[in-house]
Amino acid sequence: MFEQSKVLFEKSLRVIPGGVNSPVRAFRSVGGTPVFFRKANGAYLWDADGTKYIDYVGSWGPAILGHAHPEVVAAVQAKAVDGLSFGAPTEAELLMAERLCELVPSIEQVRLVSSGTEATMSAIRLARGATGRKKIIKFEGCYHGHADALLVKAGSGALTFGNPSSAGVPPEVAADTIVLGYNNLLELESTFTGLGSEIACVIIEPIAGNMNFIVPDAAYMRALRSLCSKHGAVLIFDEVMTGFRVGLHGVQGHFGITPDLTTLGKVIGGGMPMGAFGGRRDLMANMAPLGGVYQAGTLSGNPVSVAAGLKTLELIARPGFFEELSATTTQLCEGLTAVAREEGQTFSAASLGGMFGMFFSPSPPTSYAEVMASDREQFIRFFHGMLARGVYLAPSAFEAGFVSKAHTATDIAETIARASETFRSLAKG
Ligand code: HOZ
Repeated sequence: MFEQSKVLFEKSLRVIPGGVNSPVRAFRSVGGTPVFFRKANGAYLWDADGTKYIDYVGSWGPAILGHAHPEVVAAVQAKAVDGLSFGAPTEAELLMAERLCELVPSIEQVRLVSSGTEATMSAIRLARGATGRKKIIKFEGCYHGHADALLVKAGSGALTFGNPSSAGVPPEVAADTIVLGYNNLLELESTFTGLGSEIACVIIEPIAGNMNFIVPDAAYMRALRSLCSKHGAVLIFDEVMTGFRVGLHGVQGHFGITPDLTTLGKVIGGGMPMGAFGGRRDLMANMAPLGGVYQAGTLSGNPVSVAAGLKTLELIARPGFFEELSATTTQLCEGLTAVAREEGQTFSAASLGGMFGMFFSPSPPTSYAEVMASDREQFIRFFHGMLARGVYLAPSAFEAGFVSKAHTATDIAETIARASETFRSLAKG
């Protein structure tokens, strides 16, 4: 098994640092050789050796319709022959902006960029420019891409490596980043009491997806909204992961809480590179060329990415889409929990829409500290047991999982049966 992956990884190590183009792909937190993939279709992946897997990573979120959905592929092919990039405005960008304004409650105006990192970095700059303040608040275990000021106690790959900050970030760049505990209301209140007039913005994953899958209290989110309003701080929901994943209107639609700015990525590109940030019209008016906050990009609003994204948004807006996706994800989580219990495992799972978390802990964690207290060694054994049985899970205990519309009841039943076998083998030690 993994013979070709081993060969490709060895060769990659010579020319790519760590053999990968994004650290979490390196399998460092689970050990072993990263699997190199050759193709993907629907709910399945095939590796370089031709082995087939049921996929629960979904390209870390974008593949909500399943891989290589025929209508998305056709939209990309049709657009590609008309030119890959112009570096000038197109009608399709207008259609995408109109769609995002319709679907995302907080967005009155939006700008398209090429990645989630660009979206969050630009939203922070906008918040600082609009308020004239320097300090920003983020939360331990939340990951907002790899812009310098945000790479402090971050989740995802940074957390996986146990090295929450990064070398190369000068202390003065991160000095105005205040890191608070996720879902900790007292800490939030006392910070605003002391520093409220200096805080430009609060950026939060409104459901955390980069320290596994953590749903905050609704009361905490309401308090966050009102503290930001009271102190004139911009509230930014980073919905790069959750946007169009947990529902058609994001976590903000789910909680009924409207931030001032929202960042998006992943699903809106339908598998192609794309990000976006948008929000209140008066805030967005600070962006160049209208205002003094500069941001730009040669490939921003790239026509092929926009075509993939528009088709994806059209298909997921069909009636019943999210109800069916949620039912499939719930079926997976309940099934996994049931077979884990049968085999005497300490295990729990949680989900919303097509996004889920599974934990080797008695109940789903509600904070960073609880995530860290879960049994990560058992996760590693489970991960490898499932991989050997043809199920591809995120290679880190700190990542959320994703179900697509292409996952059938048979795929879910098959996954649960393979999990049952894996749990049994773990119980035997
Ligand atoms: N930051 C992504 C996980 N939340 C990983 C991206 C990748 O490795 O492709």
